[in-house]
Amino acid sequence: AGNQQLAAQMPFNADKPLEYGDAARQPHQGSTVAPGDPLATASTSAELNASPKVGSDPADGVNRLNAPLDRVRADSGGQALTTNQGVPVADNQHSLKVGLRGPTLLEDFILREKITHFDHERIPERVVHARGSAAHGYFEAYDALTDITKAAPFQAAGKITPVFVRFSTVAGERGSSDTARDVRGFAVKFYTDEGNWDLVGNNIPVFFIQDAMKFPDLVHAVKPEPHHAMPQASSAHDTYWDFVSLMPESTHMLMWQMSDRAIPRSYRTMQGFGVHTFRLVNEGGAAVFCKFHWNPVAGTHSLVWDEAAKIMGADPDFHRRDLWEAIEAGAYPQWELGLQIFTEAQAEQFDFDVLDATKLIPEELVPVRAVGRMTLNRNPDNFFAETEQVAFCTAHVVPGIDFSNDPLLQGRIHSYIDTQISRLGGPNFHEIPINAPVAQVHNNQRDGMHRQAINRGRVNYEPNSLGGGCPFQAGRMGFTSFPEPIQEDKVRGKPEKFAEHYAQARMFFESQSLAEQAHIANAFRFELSKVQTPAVRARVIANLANVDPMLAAGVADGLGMEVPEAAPLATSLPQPFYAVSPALSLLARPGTTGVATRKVAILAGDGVDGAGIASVYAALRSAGAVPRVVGVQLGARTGADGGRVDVEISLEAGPSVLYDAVIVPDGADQGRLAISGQTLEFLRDQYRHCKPIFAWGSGGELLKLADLPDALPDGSADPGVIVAAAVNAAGAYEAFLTALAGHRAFVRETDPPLV
Ligand code: HDD
Repeated sequence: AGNQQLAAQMPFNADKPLEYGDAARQPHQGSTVAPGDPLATASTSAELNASPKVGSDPADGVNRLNAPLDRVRADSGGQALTTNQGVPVADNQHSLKVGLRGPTLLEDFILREKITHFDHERIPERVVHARGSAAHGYFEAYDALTDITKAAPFQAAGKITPVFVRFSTVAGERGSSDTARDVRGFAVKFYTDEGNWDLVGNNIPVFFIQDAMKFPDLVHAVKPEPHHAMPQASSAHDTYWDFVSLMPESTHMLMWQMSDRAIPRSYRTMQGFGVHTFRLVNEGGAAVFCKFHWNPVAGTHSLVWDEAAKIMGADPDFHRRDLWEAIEAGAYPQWELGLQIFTEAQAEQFDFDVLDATKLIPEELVPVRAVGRMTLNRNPDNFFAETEQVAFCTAHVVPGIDFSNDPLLQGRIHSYIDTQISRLGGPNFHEIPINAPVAQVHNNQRDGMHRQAINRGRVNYEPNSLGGGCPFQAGRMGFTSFPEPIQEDKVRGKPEKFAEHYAQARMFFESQSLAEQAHIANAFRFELSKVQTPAVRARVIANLANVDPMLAAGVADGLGMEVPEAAPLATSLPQPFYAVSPALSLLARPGTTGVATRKVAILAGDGVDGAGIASVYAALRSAGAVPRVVGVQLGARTGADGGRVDVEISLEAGPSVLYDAVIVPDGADQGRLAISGQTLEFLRDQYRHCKPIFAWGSGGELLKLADLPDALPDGSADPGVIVAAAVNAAGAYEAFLTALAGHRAFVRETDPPLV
């Protein structure tokens, strides 16, 4: 009853799970969630429609972030226009002039306020990770981890902690394209009972460099070149490859960056990693080391490069839109949080140094323990106020979480706070609502630009007697740094194990499937083809020769070059050997068996099998997929039986790369559909990108018109192409669903592509 009552009060989301496409087309109404909606239950069930849960009863412990945010959410429905001073504005069309044709008066405070505010609407974009998208949600712990950490989110099974998560690309500017080949940021702000904890990670578990000292150099090299500001959002240029070729420590990261990891299909289908070794500390002060992993419940999946490049034109907001629409539709993205926990003594046994961010810990060496689940269930109401102004800082840790001495992490601890001061305009950025902790803030810091808090009383120092000694030190209850004993000389340098750069790069490459290895080689070839300086290309390949001679030879061949001599090794320590680690292959990771949220195009025009389309459309909808009828012209077409078939999107507005699969019904080989080059191009791209294709009846003829091979190069049947006599031919639709769940038929892939 409570939920029904709640549903009645809810202005949106009522049946979102069934309405993926339609709901996504409705205007977003999150801002109309009334503050203080009563929440009937304190259920921790993540499956409830969570919009009411987020922003509901502050007392129930489910999500206490939204009560404070609701205070500042503004909704102008039914309101008169005012100035920023709240003065009602009579005329928002005309400035105040001397006569209708005369000069405008300085006195026009309404015009001046409006223009002045507008003139200052922009803030500096992030120096890296400028382009991003974010969402609200919550983290739910599976178990109490009190034996290993006193960190608030892990203190009880079922405990819920609100989160705000921002995904991003690294190199591109704020308006750049989502599907550029790049690392993706994966930044999570936990609003814990004991203050904010930011886990500022990436979708790749290693990094380019080992020491924060090199970060500005790395970023200068990868960003657009300084003289002409090209290229945008791309690593395929001379300065980047010049830098990394001279920094062999980046080799392992390059393998990941050239892999399909750097072109995810969706934020929802990528892993996240805290990258560094962190410390977890329990109530008794005992510490263990820890690496953080986020594993997507939807499974991992990526684009192929040709597709990613075309999506940049077809929909530069591809990932942003995908995240937004999934949440609006109630298909809430989820990730499991996993911990790799190990002791300092274990770490000393490893062939690599756990303080070196260019190395990972194979899951076979230290297993990943799943400790909770994160669900993103609410889109922001305002992009600027929330997504743009959110400030993640690696320095934001809470009792129970501590740093390691990783020199990259140590530098980050400084950088993130510092950058907010120029990006958000002063030291009070923590008071911006999206950044304010749910936990209370009490200290003697005062004043500064845009101070919001009205601190009462005359005491702003400590120790004091006039304020009763408050706010007082929390002592044992407060954050205490792990008392690691250190006695060393001050030096600039790095440990010997840091100088081994290739063994894990080799492990990564050898752990990939053949298709993934080919993608890596092709990505190197593509990127280096864009590099103009031959010596830079040669240096990159000389580093690759230390990873895998075949890889180096393949890339060199693709560039029409001889394979150069392998680069000299930087250490005489024996090269560690790593067994193949299946966890490193996207294709080897467990996927989902379902097809939820997969986008399926159904080609249609006059004369198609309308009844067949209606049946697959309904079947796909009930499987949670997102079918779309695509044709030459929008609007009503006449099916073969004289019934109406609605084309929802045109081929020019909805090209192939926006869909995960295509269906070609009987009759699709007729009329304008069959003569349009866009139809044929659509099918050829679906084929080239290894996507499932389901044709029935004369739809099979259209595949022939598009010159699609009817078998694999070795003569065997293509598991991703299902051609049936009729829509309901035995096993045909089921075979298509299996192919769709499996994403792509990489067995079809050749280099160069046949189609
Ligand atoms: Fe960083 C932003 C992730 C190394 C300095 N970084 C930023 C964001 C992510 C990462 C996800 C965007 C946060 C958001 O959405 O607002 N950065 C990483 C990871 C690293 C890393 C996983 C290595 C393991 N970063 C790194 C170093 C430094 C920085 C070594 C500097 C010494 N990063 C920054 C920054 C940014 C940033 C300049 C830009 C905007 C911001 O912080 O808020 O401070």
